[in-house]
Amino acid sequence: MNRESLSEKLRAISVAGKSAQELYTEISEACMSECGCAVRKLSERRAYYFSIEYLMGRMFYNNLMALGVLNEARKIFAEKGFDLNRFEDVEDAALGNGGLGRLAACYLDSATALGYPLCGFGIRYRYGLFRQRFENGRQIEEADDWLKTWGDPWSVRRADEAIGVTFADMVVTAVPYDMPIFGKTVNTLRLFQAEGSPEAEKISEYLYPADDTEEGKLLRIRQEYFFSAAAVGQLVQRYVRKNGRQFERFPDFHVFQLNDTHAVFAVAEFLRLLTNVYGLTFARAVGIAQRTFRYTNHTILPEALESWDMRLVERILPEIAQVLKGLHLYSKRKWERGGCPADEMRQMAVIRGKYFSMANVAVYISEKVNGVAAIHTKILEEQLFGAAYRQMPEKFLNVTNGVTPRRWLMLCNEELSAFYDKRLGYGWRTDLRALRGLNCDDADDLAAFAEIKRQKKAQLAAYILSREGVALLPDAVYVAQVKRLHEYKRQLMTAFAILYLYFDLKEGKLPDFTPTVFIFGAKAAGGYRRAKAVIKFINDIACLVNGDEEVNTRLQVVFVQNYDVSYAEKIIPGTDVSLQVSTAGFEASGTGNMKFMMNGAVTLGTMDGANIEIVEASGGRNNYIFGARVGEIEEIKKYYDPHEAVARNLKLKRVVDTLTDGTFQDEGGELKEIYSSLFEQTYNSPDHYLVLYDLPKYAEALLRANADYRDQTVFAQKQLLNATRSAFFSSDRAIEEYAKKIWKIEKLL
Ligand code: 26V
Repeated sequence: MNRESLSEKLRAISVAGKSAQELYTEISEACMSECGCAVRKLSERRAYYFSIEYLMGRMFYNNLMALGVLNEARKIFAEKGFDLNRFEDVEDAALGNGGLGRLAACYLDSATALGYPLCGFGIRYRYGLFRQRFENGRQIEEADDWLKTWGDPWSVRRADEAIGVTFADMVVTAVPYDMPIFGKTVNTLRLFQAEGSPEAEKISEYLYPADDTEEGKLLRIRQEYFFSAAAVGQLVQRYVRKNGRQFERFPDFHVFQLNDTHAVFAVAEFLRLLTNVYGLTFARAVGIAQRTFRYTNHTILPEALESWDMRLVERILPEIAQVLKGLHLYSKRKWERGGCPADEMRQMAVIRGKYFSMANVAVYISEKVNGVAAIHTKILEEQLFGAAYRQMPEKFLNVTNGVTPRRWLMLCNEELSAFYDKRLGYGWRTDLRALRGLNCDDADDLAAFAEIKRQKKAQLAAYILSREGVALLPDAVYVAQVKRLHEYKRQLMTAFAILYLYFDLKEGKLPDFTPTVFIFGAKAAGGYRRAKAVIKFINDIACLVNGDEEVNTRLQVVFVQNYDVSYAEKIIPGTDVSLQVSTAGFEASGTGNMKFMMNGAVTLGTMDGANIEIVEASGGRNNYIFGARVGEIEEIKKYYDPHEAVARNLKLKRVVDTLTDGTFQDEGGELKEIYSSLFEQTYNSPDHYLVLYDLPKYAEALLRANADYRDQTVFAQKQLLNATRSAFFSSDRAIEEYAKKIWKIEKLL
């Protein structure tokens, strides 16, 4: 890539008489002309990332930064009288739901920054994750027409490389759109768009907005097979053109990483091509697949584990159904010969009753299977994939997640980055471990850090004022819980904790309380009633608290609308306390927790997912941990009775009763439904996620943090210790682990 020539091009762009959209396109196109300069080694081994979601966010600033021209471009256009901040209106590319899709984006960024050959495959949804607004405190969803205003100058349509994908009832054309990922090299994110007929187009129309419930939907199977088959078809075709049918060497050049089970049809399609089209024996094809595929698991929630009805598969993908049956029998025979116990064979079976298990196919075929945080991998080995782990322990390993420090520090926190530059030089920008060199005892440094935090909070307050019309208390502790809305993430528990504080404040019980602002951001899947009810409840609480003159100078609650990647980039640097309060064992890793840590927020949370490793890295004294541990949950569940819990604790009872005692209007019955979820036997046990069990300890932890905040220097030190110990949570570290332990690929330079 050539920075000089790019700056020349930018300088040559005239702004006179052009709309912002025209300029956006022109600047983007200038950057795109740098794509061709990718370093290419012939016949290198490459990794391919198969993910049904990519939550890329806004590409403009990111790409200009990656190309090394961001600051310069700001200056160049400022001189021409055009403010590049204008492009903060550009829509996010939100082709993902949450953690899983954002992780894919961070990994593409890191691999490319480091020079590893990693290309992504996915779906180019016409509409991304729905846009959210509130009406009377309730969530309203709107289609995300992400191409409407600014278009997509960052993608190149490659009609010449379109490929057919065959279903029983139709043939669909998969047209690739290539998006360059800039860094030390240039990689490609290839998103397929479905074309050919109105029926075909439906396949890539919508991103599924639920990230936790598998609905056995025909369209979802079609989406999964569509992009998996298009990707595999292309790579196999290209390989055959170059190497003929010598498939034994295919795994020398390709490694396929399955980001969760959504692309497991790629396994079946690969086997189908090698056997039915190229005539290999099933055994040979399986052997080659087993050297090609890798699988990352991202959840142990039973309702999110995909298993498809075989009759459905037979109906729309008959050949694939045959392959799966073949794989079922083949693997069964292998285990029988190895003397595997019958119950373990049942646990690992590809087909179980009427259904086939996507995860069991992935585990059987993959050379490596990994979880996304230490505790999560342990749960996989001991529980979810217990049998497979006993049979094939060498497959399993952990790679704790990471987040890209370019977007989540350098881009979203230029002030903190400039401070590091000044104190440490530029080395930390390519190796975050250099941040450890900062002495967190130095009074001047602590003061400088505290000043930056103050600035980022002021910027956040201004932004929230402009977007939500709410003016945040300026000198308060900013406490944030931003993530998808899920019962296991326990936003409801935070709501109750706020009511604890509210009643205590009203009764004058907290004389030394430092004013506190709670910031929520979360989308609930449209069909997830309980999650939507929690949004309504929190908005009710916000009304109550913010409208109460007795407390509203000390306590404030805001639930921002349409939380997305770009909103996260504002909230995270402006937060003091990061809430990560999932029921222990349920949050596979979490990655928001890492972004907050990197920006100098302390974690207030449970010993779950990567929180455990965060506390280990930054020190127990610098974070606020509470609640039941993974090892305790099973025992607690045996005797725990939420009725008894509220009977024994009147404060607990008081906050829970607000759901039913008329404190809030409940004409839609939502609050009653929340109440039932806590006390009645519904599809899970009452209070399945132990909200009322952990709540008293949660409120205590909040008050501990609040008391500590009074000594601003000591608190700033805790925060800075978090920020400077966050190197492990860089996706650069994670990608190095994938490259070395899982993919066995080398850097291009
Ligand atoms: C599952 C399903 C089930 C079928 C319907 C559509 C759908 C869409 C997505 C998913 C995957 C959910 C898994 C997921 O997002 N896991 C999150 O992965 C993050 C990255 O590893 C991790 O930090 C979070 O803890 C984990 O919840």
